[in-house]
Amino acid sequence: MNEFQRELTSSLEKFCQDNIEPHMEHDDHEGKFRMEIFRGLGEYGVTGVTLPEEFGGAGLSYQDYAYVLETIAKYSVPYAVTVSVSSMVQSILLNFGNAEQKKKYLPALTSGEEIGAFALSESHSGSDAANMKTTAKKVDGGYMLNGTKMWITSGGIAKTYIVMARTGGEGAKGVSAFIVRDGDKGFSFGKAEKKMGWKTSPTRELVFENCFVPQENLLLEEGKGFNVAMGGLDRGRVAIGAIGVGCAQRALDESIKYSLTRQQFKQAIFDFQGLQFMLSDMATETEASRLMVHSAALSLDSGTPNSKLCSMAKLKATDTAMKVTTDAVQVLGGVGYTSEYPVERFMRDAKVLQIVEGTNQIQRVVIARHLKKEYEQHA
Ligand code: COS
Repeated sequence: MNEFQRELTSSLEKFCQDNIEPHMEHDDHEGKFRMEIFRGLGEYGVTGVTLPEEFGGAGLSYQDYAYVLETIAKYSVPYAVTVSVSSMVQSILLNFGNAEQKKKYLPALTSGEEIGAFALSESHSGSDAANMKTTAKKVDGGYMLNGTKMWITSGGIAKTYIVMARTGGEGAKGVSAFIVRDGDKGFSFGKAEKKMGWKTSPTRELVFENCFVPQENLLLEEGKGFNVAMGGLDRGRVAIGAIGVGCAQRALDESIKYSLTRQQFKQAIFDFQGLQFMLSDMATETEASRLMVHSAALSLDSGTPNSKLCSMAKLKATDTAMKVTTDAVQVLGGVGYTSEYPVERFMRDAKVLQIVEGTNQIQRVVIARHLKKEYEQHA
Protein backbone atom coordinates (compact mmCIF):
# COMPACT_ATOMS: atom_id res chain seq x y z
CA MET A 1 0.00 0.00 0.00
CA ASN A 2 1.46 3.39 -0.95
CA GLU A 3 1.23 6.63 1.03
CA PHE A 4 -1.81 7.86 -0.92
CA GLN A 5 -3.66 4.57 -0.40
CA ARG A 6 -2.86 4.66 3.31
CA GLU A 7 -4.37 8.15 3.61
CA LEU A 8 -7.36 7.22 1.45
CA THR A 9 -8.23 4.13 3.47
CA SER A 10 -7.62 5.61 6.91
CA SER A 11 -9.92 8.60 6.26
CA LEU A 12 -12.50 6.30 4.64
CA GLU A 13 -12.34 4.06 7.75
CA LYS A 14 -13.30 7.11 9.81
CA PHE A 15 -16.19 7.91 7.47
CA CYS A 16 -17.48 4.33 7.73
CA GLN A 17 -17.08 4.24 11.51
CA ASP A 18 -19.11 7.44 11.86
CA ASN A 19 -21.72 6.96 9.15
CA ILE A 20 -22.19 3.25 8.49
CA GLU A 21 -21.23 1.24 11.57
CA PRO A 22 -23.82 2.80 13.94
CA HIS A 23 -26.71 1.71 11.68
CA MET A 24 -25.66 -1.73 10.60
CA GLU A 25 -27.03 -3.97 13.32
CA HIS A 26 -30.42 -2.22 13.23
CA ASP A 27 -30.63 -1.96 9.45
CA ASP A 28 -29.54 -5.58 8.97
CA HIS A 29 -32.42 -6.58 11.22
CA GLU A 30 -34.92 -4.29 9.50
CA GLY A 31 -33.65 -4.84 5.94
CA LYS A 32 -33.28 -1.10 5.51
CA PHE A 33 -31.19 0.60 2.81
CA ARG A 34 -30.30 4.27 3.38
CA MET A 35 -29.84 6.37 0.26
CA GLU A 36 -28.20 9.06 2.42
CA ILE A 37 -25.35 6.66 3.24
CA PHE A 38 -24.79 5.94 -0.45
CA ARG A 39 -24.94 9.67 -1.30
CA GLY A 40 -22.51 10.27 1.57
CA LEU A 41 -20.11 7.79 -0.01
CA GLY A 42 -20.63 9.74 -3.24
CA GLU A 43 -19.80 13.06 -1.59
CA TYR A 44 -16.78 11.37 -0.10
CA GLY A 45 -15.73 10.52 -3.69
CA VAL A 46 -15.84 6.72 -3.71
CA THR A 47 -18.85 5.94 -5.91
CA GLY A 48 -16.90 6.38 -9.17
CA VAL A 49 -13.34 5.58 -8.16
CA THR A 50 -11.86 4.39 -11.46
CA LEU A 51 -13.85 6.62 -13.80
CA PRO A 52 -12.02 9.52 -15.49
CA GLU A 53 -12.47 12.97 -13.94
CA GLU A 54 -14.02 14.08 -17.23
CA PHE A 55 -17.13 12.07 -16.25
CA GLY A 56 -17.05 13.03 -12.59
CA GLY A 57 -14.98 10.05 -11.44
CA ALA A 58 -11.96 10.13 -9.15
CA GLY A 59 -9.59 8.93 -11.91
CA LEU A 60 -7.91 6.41 -9.61
CA SER A 61 -6.63 2.91 -10.30
CA TYR A 62 -8.33 -0.46 -9.80
CA GLN A 63 -5.80 -1.15 -7.07
CA ASP A 64 -6.97 2.00 -5.24
CA TYR A 65 -10.54 0.86 -5.86
CA ALA A 66 -9.81 -2.57 -4.35
CA TYR A 67 -8.66 -0.87 -1.13
CA VAL A 68 -11.76 1.35 -1.12
CA LEU A 69 -14.12 -1.63 -1.42
CA GLU A 70 -12.16 -3.63 1.14
CA THR A 71 -12.50 -0.75 3.60
CA ILE A 72 -16.25 -0.24 3.09
CA ALA A 73 -16.83 -4.01 3.29
CA LYS A 74 -15.18 -4.09 6.74
CA TYR A 75 -18.19 -2.10 7.93
CA SER A 76 -20.88 -3.20 5.51
CA VAL A 77 -20.68 -5.81 2.77
CA PRO A 78 -24.06 -4.65 1.32
CA TYR A 79 -22.99 -0.99 0.89
CA ALA A 80 -19.70 -2.12 -0.65
CA VAL A 81 -21.70 -4.28 -3.05
CA THR A 82 -24.01 -1.37 -3.95
CA VAL A 83 -20.91 0.68 -4.81
CA SER A 84 -19.32 -2.18 -6.74
CA VAL A 85 -22.35 -3.01 -8.93
CA SER A 86 -22.95 0.68 -9.66
CA SER A 87 -19.25 0.99 -10.55
CA MET A 88 -19.49 -2.03 -12.86
CA VAL A 89 -22.34 -0.30 -14.71
CA GLN A 90 -20.09 2.77 -15.04
CA SER A 91 -17.24 0.69 -16.43
CA ILE A 92 -19.63 -0.86 -18.98
CA LEU A 93 -20.81 2.60 -20.08
CA LEU A 94 -17.23 3.84 -20.22
CA ASN A 95 -15.91 0.90 -22.21
CA PHE A 96 -18.87 0.17 -24.47
CA GLY A 97 -21.01 3.31 -24.48
CA ASN A 98 -20.85 6.02 -27.16
CA ALA A 99 -19.99 9.65 -26.36
CA GLU A 100 -23.64 10.62 -25.97
CA GLN A 101 -24.45 7.72 -23.61
CA LYS A 102 -21.41 8.46 -21.42
CA LYS A 103 -22.27 12.16 -21.18
CA LYS A 104 -25.89 11.45 -20.38
CA TYR A 105 -25.62 8.68 -17.77
CA LEU A 106 -22.19 8.72 -16.15
CA PRO A 107 -22.10 11.93 -14.06
CA ALA A 108 -25.13 11.02 -11.90
CA LEU A 109 -23.59 7.58 -11.28
CA THR A 110 -20.03 8.66 -10.51
CA SER A 111 -21.28 11.34 -8.08
CA GLY A 112 -23.41 8.82 -6.18
CA GLU A 113 -26.56 10.80 -6.88
CA GLU A 114 -27.91 7.70 -8.63
CA ILE A 115 -27.24 3.96 -8.44
CA GLY A 116 -26.60 1.63 -11.37
CA ALA A 117 -27.70 -2.03 -11.67
CA PHE A 118 -26.84 -4.94 -13.95
CA ALA A 119 -29.53 -7.31 -15.24
CA LEU A 120 -28.34 -10.57 -16.76
CA SER A 121 -29.79 -13.48 -14.72
CA GLU A 122 -33.21 -14.99 -15.28
CA SER A 123 -35.07 -17.77 -13.47
CA HIS A 124 -33.83 -20.39 -15.97
CA SER A 125 -30.50 -18.83 -16.92
CA GLY A 126 -28.12 -18.10 -14.06
CA SER A 127 -24.80 -19.79 -14.77
CA ASP A 128 -25.91 -20.49 -18.36
CA ALA A 129 -26.32 -16.78 -18.94
CA ALA A 130 -26.37 -16.98 -22.74
CA ASN A 131 -29.61 -18.97 -22.58
CA MET A 132 -31.73 -15.98 -21.52
CA LYS A 133 -35.33 -15.63 -22.68
CA THR A 134 -36.00 -11.90 -22.31
CA THR A 135 -36.55 -10.53 -25.81
CA ALA A 136 -35.92 -7.16 -27.42
CA LYS A 137 -37.91 -7.03 -30.63
CA LYS A 138 -36.93 -4.42 -33.21
CA VAL A 139 -39.68 -1.84 -33.69
CA ASP A 140 -39.81 1.60 -35.25
CA GLY A 141 -37.24 3.82 -33.49
CA GLY A 142 -35.99 1.20 -31.03
CA TYR A 143 -36.82 -2.09 -29.31
CA MET A 144 -39.68 -3.61 -27.33
CA LEU A 145 -38.47 -5.52 -24.26
CA ASN A 146 -40.44 -8.43 -22.78
CA GLY A 147 -39.35 -10.78 -20.00
CA THR A 148 -38.28 -10.98 -16.37
CA LYS A 149 -34.84 -10.60 -14.80
CA MET A 150 -34.14 -12.21 -11.43
CA TRP A 151 -32.02 -11.55 -8.32
CA ILE A 152 -31.04 -8.06 -9.41
CA THR A 153 -28.84 -6.30 -6.87
CA SER A 154 -30.10 -2.74 -6.22
CA GLY A 155 -33.34 -3.50 -8.08
CA GLY A 156 -35.79 -0.75 -7.15
CA ILE A 157 -33.21 1.66 -5.74
CA ALA A 158 -31.16 1.97 -8.95
CA LYS A 159 -32.06 4.43 -11.71
CA THR A 160 -29.92 3.14 -14.58
CA TYR A 161 -30.06 -0.54 -15.56
CA ILE A 162 -27.88 -2.37 -18.05
CA VAL A 163 -30.26 -5.04 -19.35
CA MET A 164 -29.24 -7.96 -21.56
CA ALA A 165 -31.98 -9.21 -23.89
CA ARG A 166 -32.28 -11.38 -26.98
CA THR A 167 -32.43 -9.60 -30.34
CA GLY A 168 -31.30 -12.57 -32.43
CA GLY A 169 -31.16 -16.36 -32.44
CA GLU A 170 -30.10 -18.72 -29.67
CA GLY A 171 -26.86 -18.40 -27.72
CA ALA A 172 -24.44 -15.60 -26.89
CA LYS A 173 -24.45 -14.04 -30.36
CA GLY A 174 -28.19 -13.31 -30.17
CA VAL A 175 -27.84 -11.13 -27.06
CA SER A 176 -27.77 -7.31 -26.99
CA ALA A 177 -27.28 -4.87 -24.12
CA PHE A 178 -29.56 -1.89 -23.39
CA ILE A 179 -29.71 1.06 -21.04
CA VAL A 180 -33.08 1.13 -19.30
CA ARG A 181 -34.18 3.71 -16.74
CA ASP A 182 -36.42 3.39 -13.72
CA GLY A 183 -39.71 5.00 -14.77
CA ASP A 184 -39.59 3.79 -18.38
CA LYS A 185 -43.08 2.73 -19.46
CA GLY A 186 -43.52 -1.05 -19.27
CA PHE A 187 -40.68 -1.49 -16.74
CA SER A 188 -41.71 -2.46 -13.20
CA PHE A 189 -40.31 -4.21 -10.14
CA GLY A 190 -41.44 -7.67 -9.09
CA LYS A 191 -40.93 -9.42 -5.79
CA ALA A 192 -38.26 -8.32 -3.33
CA GLU A 193 -36.20 -11.34 -2.25
CA LYS A 194 -36.00 -12.36 1.42
CA LYS A 195 -32.37 -13.29 1.88
CA MET A 196 -29.98 -14.92 4.36
CA GLY A 197 -27.62 -11.94 4.22
CA TRP A 198 -27.02 -8.66 2.34
CA LYS A 199 -30.16 -7.52 4.12
CA THR A 200 -29.55 -3.81 3.60
CA SER A 201 -29.09 -4.26 -0.15
CA PRO A 202 -32.40 -4.78 -1.99
CA THR A 203 -32.57 -7.67 -4.48
CA ARG A 204 -35.56 -7.45 -6.84
CA GLU A 205 -37.12 -8.99 -9.88
CA LEU A 206 -37.31 -6.68 -12.94
CA VAL A 207 -40.36 -7.06 -15.15
CA PHE A 208 -40.50 -5.83 -18.77
CA GLU A 209 -43.91 -5.76 -20.43
CA ASN A 210 -43.80 -4.11 -23.84
CA CYS A 211 -41.15 -1.75 -22.52
CA PHE A 212 -40.01 0.53 -25.35
CA VAL A 213 -36.28 1.27 -25.37
CA PRO A 214 -35.14 3.86 -27.92
CA GLN A 215 -32.45 2.93 -30.45
CA GLU A 216 -30.02 5.36 -28.80
CA ASN A 217 -30.05 3.16 -25.67
CA LEU A 218 -28.55 0.13 -27.41
CA LEU A 219 -24.95 -0.44 -26.27
CA LEU A 220 -22.45 -1.07 -29.07
CA GLU A 221 -24.42 -2.96 -31.72
CA GLU A 222 -26.90 -5.81 -31.87
CA GLY A 223 -25.40 -9.17 -30.88
CA LYS A 224 -22.63 -7.71 -28.72
CA GLY A 225 -24.53 -7.82 -25.44
CA PHE A 226 -22.89 -10.98 -24.12
CA ASN A 227 -19.41 -9.56 -24.65
CA VAL A 228 -20.54 -6.37 -22.89
CA ALA A 229 -21.80 -8.43 -19.94
CA MET A 230 -18.68 -10.63 -19.72
CA GLY A 231 -16.33 -7.65 -20.02
CA GLY A 232 -18.22 -5.95 -17.18
CA LEU A 233 -18.10 -9.11 -15.09
CA ASP A 234 -14.29 -9.33 -15.33
CA ARG A 235 -14.19 -6.04 -13.45
CA GLY A 236 -17.11 -6.93 -11.20
CA ARG A 237 -15.43 -10.17 -10.12
CA VAL A 238 -12.30 -8.39 -8.92
CA ALA A 239 -14.54 -5.99 -7.00
CA ILE A 240 -16.39 -8.87 -5.33
CA GLY A 241 -13.00 -10.36 -4.46
CA ALA A 242 -11.97 -7.09 -2.78
CA ILE A 243 -15.23 -7.12 -0.80
CA GLY A 244 -14.44 -10.70 0.26
CA VAL A 245 -11.08 -9.52 1.59
CA GLY A 246 -12.75 -6.76 3.64
CA CYS A 247 -15.34 -9.20 4.98
CA ALA A 248 -12.61 -11.67 6.02
CA GLN A 249 -10.43 -8.92 7.53
CA ARG A 250 -13.26 -7.67 9.75
CA ALA A 251 -13.99 -11.21 10.97
CA LEU A 252 -10.30 -11.70 11.72
CA ASP A 253 -10.07 -8.36 13.56
CA GLU A 254 -13.08 -9.25 15.70
CA SER A 255 -11.62 -12.69 16.44
CA ILE A 256 -8.27 -11.34 17.61
CA LYS A 257 -9.87 -8.62 19.72
CA TYR A 258 -12.24 -11.07 21.40
CA SER A 259 -9.72 -13.84 21.97
CA LEU A 260 -7.29 -11.47 23.67
CA THR A 261 -9.89 -10.45 26.26
CA ARG A 262 -11.96 -13.62 26.72
CA GLN A 263 -10.62 -15.63 29.66
CA GLN A 264 -11.10 -19.39 30.07
CA PHE A 265 -9.08 -21.77 32.24
CA LYS A 266 -7.40 -18.69 33.81
CA GLN A 267 -5.93 -17.33 30.57
CA ALA A 268 -6.89 -15.38 27.47
CA ILE A 269 -8.17 -17.88 24.91
CA PHE A 270 -5.71 -16.32 22.43
CA ASP A 271 -2.94 -18.03 24.42
CA PHE A 272 -4.16 -21.49 23.50
CA GLN A 273 -2.10 -22.79 20.62
CA GLY A 274 -5.18 -24.33 19.00
CA LEU A 275 -6.63 -20.84 18.60
CA GLN A 276 -3.34 -19.30 17.53
CA PHE A 277 -3.08 -21.79 14.67
CA MET A 278 -6.64 -20.97 13.62
CA LEU A 279 -6.04 -17.20 13.71
CA SER A 280 -2.74 -17.57 11.85
CA ASP A 281 -4.45 -19.51 9.07
CA MET A 282 -7.25 -16.92 8.90
CA ALA A 283 -4.67 -14.10 8.60
CA THR A 284 -2.59 -15.94 6.00
CA GLU A 285 -5.58 -16.78 3.80
CA THR A 286 -6.85 -13.20 4.02
CA GLU A 287 -3.47 -11.79 3.00
CA ALA A 288 -3.11 -14.31 0.15
CA SER A 289 -6.55 -13.28 -1.12
CA ARG A 290 -5.63 -9.61 -0.93
CA LEU A 291 -2.52 -10.24 -3.02
CA MET A 292 -4.54 -12.10 -5.67
CA VAL A 293 -7.15 -9.35 -5.82
CA HIS A 294 -4.41 -6.75 -6.30
CA SER A 295 -2.71 -8.84 -8.94
CA ALA A 296 -6.02 -9.03 -10.86
CA ALA A 297 -6.62 -5.30 -10.29
CA LEU A 298 -3.18 -4.59 -11.76
CA SER A 299 -4.24 -6.43 -14.92
CA LEU A 300 -7.31 -4.18 -15.13
CA ASP A 301 -5.08 -1.12 -14.66
CA SER A 302 -2.81 -2.32 -17.46
CA GLY A 303 -5.73 -2.04 -19.91
CA THR A 304 -5.73 -5.75 -20.79
CA PRO A 305 -7.90 -7.52 -18.22
CA ASN A 306 -6.70 -11.03 -17.46
CA SER A 307 -10.03 -12.90 -17.15
CA LYS A 308 -8.35 -15.97 -15.66
CA LEU A 309 -6.78 -13.91 -12.90
CA CYS A 310 -10.07 -12.02 -12.30
CA SER A 311 -11.88 -15.35 -11.79
CA MET A 312 -9.06 -16.73 -9.61
CA ALA A 313 -9.15 -13.64 -7.38
CA LYS A 314 -12.93 -13.84 -7.00
CA LEU A 315 -12.78 -17.57 -6.25
CA LYS A 316 -9.97 -17.35 -3.72
CA ALA A 317 -11.12 -14.23 -1.88
CA THR A 318 -14.77 -15.23 -1.53
CA ASP A 319 -14.01 -18.82 -0.46
CA THR A 320 -11.63 -17.26 2.07
CA ALA A 321 -14.35 -14.87 3.27
CA MET A 322 -16.68 -17.82 3.90
CA LYS A 323 -14.02 -19.84 5.72
CA VAL A 324 -12.68 -16.98 7.81
CA THR A 325 -16.11 -15.67 8.85
CA THR A 326 -17.22 -19.21 9.78
CA ASP A 327 -14.06 -19.65 11.86
CA ALA A 328 -14.63 -16.26 13.47
CA VAL A 329 -18.03 -17.42 14.73
CA GLN A 330 -16.27 -20.50 16.12
CA VAL A 331 -13.61 -18.38 17.88
CA LEU A 332 -16.30 -16.28 19.56
CA GLY A 333 -18.31 -19.39 20.44
CA GLY A 334 -21.85 -18.90 21.80
CA VAL A 335 -21.83 -15.09 21.50
CA GLY A 336 -20.44 -15.35 17.98
CA TYR A 337 -23.71 -16.95 16.97
CA THR A 338 -25.75 -14.03 18.33
CA SER A 339 -26.21 -10.55 16.90
CA GLU A 340 -24.44 -9.10 19.96
CA TYR A 341 -21.26 -9.35 17.86
CA PRO A 342 -21.08 -8.63 14.13
CA VAL A 343 -19.37 -11.87 13.07
CA GLU A 344 -22.60 -13.77 12.40
CA ARG A 345 -23.70 -10.94 10.07
CA PHE A 346 -20.41 -11.10 8.18
CA MET A 347 -20.76 -14.89 7.93
CA ARG A 348 -24.24 -14.51 6.41
CA ASP A 349 -22.99 -11.73 4.10
CA ALA A 350 -20.03 -13.86 2.97
CA LYS A 351 -22.15 -16.75 1.67
CA VAL A 352 -23.58 -15.03 -1.39
CA LEU A 353 -20.15 -13.70 -2.40
CA GLN A 354 -19.50 -17.30 -3.49
CA ILE A 355 -22.59 -17.11 -5.71
CA VAL A 356 -22.86 -13.63 -7.28
CA GLU A 357 -21.06 -12.42 -10.42
CA GLY A 358 -20.71 -16.07 -11.38
CA THR A 359 -20.75 -18.90 -8.86
CA ASN A 360 -17.35 -20.13 -7.71
CA GLN A 361 -17.99 -23.24 -9.81
CA ILE A 362 -18.34 -20.97 -12.89
CA GLN A 363 -15.06 -19.23 -11.93
CA ARG A 364 -13.42 -22.68 -12.06
CA VAL A 365 -14.98 -23.25 -15.50
CA VAL A 366 -13.50 -19.95 -16.73
CA ILE A 367 -10.08 -20.79 -15.21
CA ALA A 368 -10.08 -24.30 -16.73
CA ARG A 369 -10.97 -22.96 -20.19
CA HIS A 370 -8.00 -20.58 -19.98
CA LEU A 371 -5.70 -23.37 -18.80
CA LYS A 372 -6.72 -25.50 -21.78
CA LYS A 373 -6.30 -22.63 -24.24
CA GLU A 374 -2.86 -21.74 -22.83
CA TYR A 375 -1.79 -25.37 -23.01
CA GLU A 376 -2.98 -25.71 -26.61
CA GLN A 377 -1.16 -22.51 -27.58
CA HIS A 378 2.11 -23.78 -26.15
CA ALA A 379 1.80 -27.43 -27.16
N1 COS B 1 -14.78 -10.67 -21.91
C1 COS B 1 -15.31 -10.38 -23.12
N2 COS B 1 -15.95 -11.31 -23.88
C2 COS B 1 -16.05 -12.55 -23.38
C3 COS B 1 -15.53 -12.91 -22.12
C4 COS B 1 -14.86 -11.90 -21.38
N3 COS B 1 -14.35 -12.17 -20.19
N4 COS B 1 -15.80 -14.21 -21.89
C5 COS B 1 -16.46 -14.67 -22.95
N5 COS B 1 -16.61 -13.67 -23.84
C6 COS B 1 -17.25 -13.75 -25.16
C7 COS B 1 -16.59 -14.87 -25.98
O1 COS B 1 -15.42 -14.39 -26.62
C8 COS B 1 -17.69 -15.19 -26.97
O2 COS B 1 -17.75 -14.21 -27.98
P1 COS B 1 -17.23 -14.50 -29.48
O3 COS B 1 -18.01 -15.70 -29.96
O4 COS B 1 -17.54 -13.23 -30.18
O5 COS B 1 -15.77 -14.79 -29.35
C9 COS B 1 -18.97 -15.01 -26.15
O6 COS B 1 -18.61 -14.16 -25.06
C10 COS B 1 -19.52 -16.32 -25.63
O7 COS B 1 -18.55 -16.93 -24.82
P2 COS B 1 -18.64 -18.47 -24.39
O8 COS B 1 -18.79 -19.30 -25.63
O9 COS B 1 -17.49 -18.76 -23.50
O10 COS B 1 -20.03 -18.51 -23.61
P3 COS B 1 -20.72 -19.64 -22.73
O11 COS B 1 -22.17 -19.65 -23.04
O12 COS B 1 -19.98 -20.93 -22.86
O13 COS B 1 -20.61 -19.06 -21.23
C11 COS B 1 -19.65 -18.65 -19.08
C12 COS B 1 -19.44 -18.83 -20.59
C13 COS B 1 -20.16 -19.93 -18.42
C14 COS B 1 -18.30 -18.30 -18.53
C15 COS B 1 -20.65 -17.51 -18.83
O14 COS B 1 -21.95 -17.85 -19.22
C16 COS B 1 -20.68 -17.02 -17.42
O15 COS B 1 -19.83 -16.26 -16.98
N6 COS B 1 -21.74 -17.42 -16.65
C17 COS B 1 -21.97 -16.90 -15.34
C18 COS B 1 -22.84 -15.70 -15.45
C19 COS B 1 -22.69 -14.78 -14.29
O16 COS B 1 -21.59 -14.44 -13.88
N7 COS B 1 -23.82 -14.36 -13.78
C20 COS B 1 -23.85 -13.49 -12.67
C21 COS B 1 -24.70 -12.34 -13.04
S1 COS B 1 -24.43 -10.97 -12.02
S2 COS B 1 -25.04 -11.51 -10.25
